[in-house]
Amino acid sequence: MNDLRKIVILTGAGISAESGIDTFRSEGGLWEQHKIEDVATPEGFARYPELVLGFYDMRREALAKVEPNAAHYALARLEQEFAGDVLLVTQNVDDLHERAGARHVLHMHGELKSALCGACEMRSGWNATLSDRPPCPICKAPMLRPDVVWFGEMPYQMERIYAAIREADLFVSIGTSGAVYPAAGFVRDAKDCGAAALELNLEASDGSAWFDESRLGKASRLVPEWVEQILRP
Ligand code: BJW
Repeated sequence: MNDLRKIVILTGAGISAESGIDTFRSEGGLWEQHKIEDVATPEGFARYPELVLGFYDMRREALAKVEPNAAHYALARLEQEFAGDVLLVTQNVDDLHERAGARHVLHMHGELKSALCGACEMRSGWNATLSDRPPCPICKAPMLRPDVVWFGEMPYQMERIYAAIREADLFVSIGTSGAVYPAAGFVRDAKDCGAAALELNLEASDGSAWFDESRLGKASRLVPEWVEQILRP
């Protein structure tokens, strides 16, 4: 593509798999060990708060022990070296894109290292546990929850994401199963607005037929290869 100026990239759990973070729907993944409706819904949190807070404490602790992989670094390089615009939209709650050096990342499903207060609704950066019910740094109420988006809740930054998709020349989806909306619908939105669409995934995703091209394999190989192709055509 010669007149490529605006790229929107959607990432999912697959990009962090090779860093050692479990995906959700794979064999042995997070949802084999925990029921989705127990730990990823507001109803589950209301019913089993200790289970949910403990689940996210465990994942926050595990995050401190892993590192970005070649795919995260390649996207950070693309953001720095590409002459046009690159917007990185991630469904992941880890901070591996930022730790690899990416600066423009929208976390549409929230972040593990942020806490949301159920009383004052303010966010606070968070590195400690939540299961011991610490007070909110702002209003002091002991009502903090993980600042993540559960099923039935509105994902973050949707206006900015849709605005970027409307303008995009190229939409790239990396390491996501295409099982969860609205992210799963971005490829159709992008195609409707005239963008080309490329999928980089270990296996074909649910929405694979919508992409102009699907490259199958591990993100740590496919993503650096694709970035090289964009930067040195
Ligand atoms: C590799 C790899 C390697 C492995 N290299 N690849 C329309 C139709 C039907 C239902 C709905 C609909 N719209 C909304 C809904 C309801 C619902 C929904 O989608 N339900 C589905 C079950 C059908 N959606 C919602 O409720 C959302 N809210 C909402 O829609 O609000 C209203 C709204 C309307 C209109 C516009 C805007 C809003 C909220 C969804 C919240 C999702 N939350 C979670 C938990 C976040 C916190 C946490 O991390 O715990 O987000 S669920 C979980 O799934 C998490 C993920 O971000 C998300 C997606 O998972 P992902 O990343 O795709 O992971 P996997 O495991 O599924 O796939 C990994 C992939 O990687 C696989 O393909 C592997 O092959 C691949 N892979 N290794 C490359 N090395």
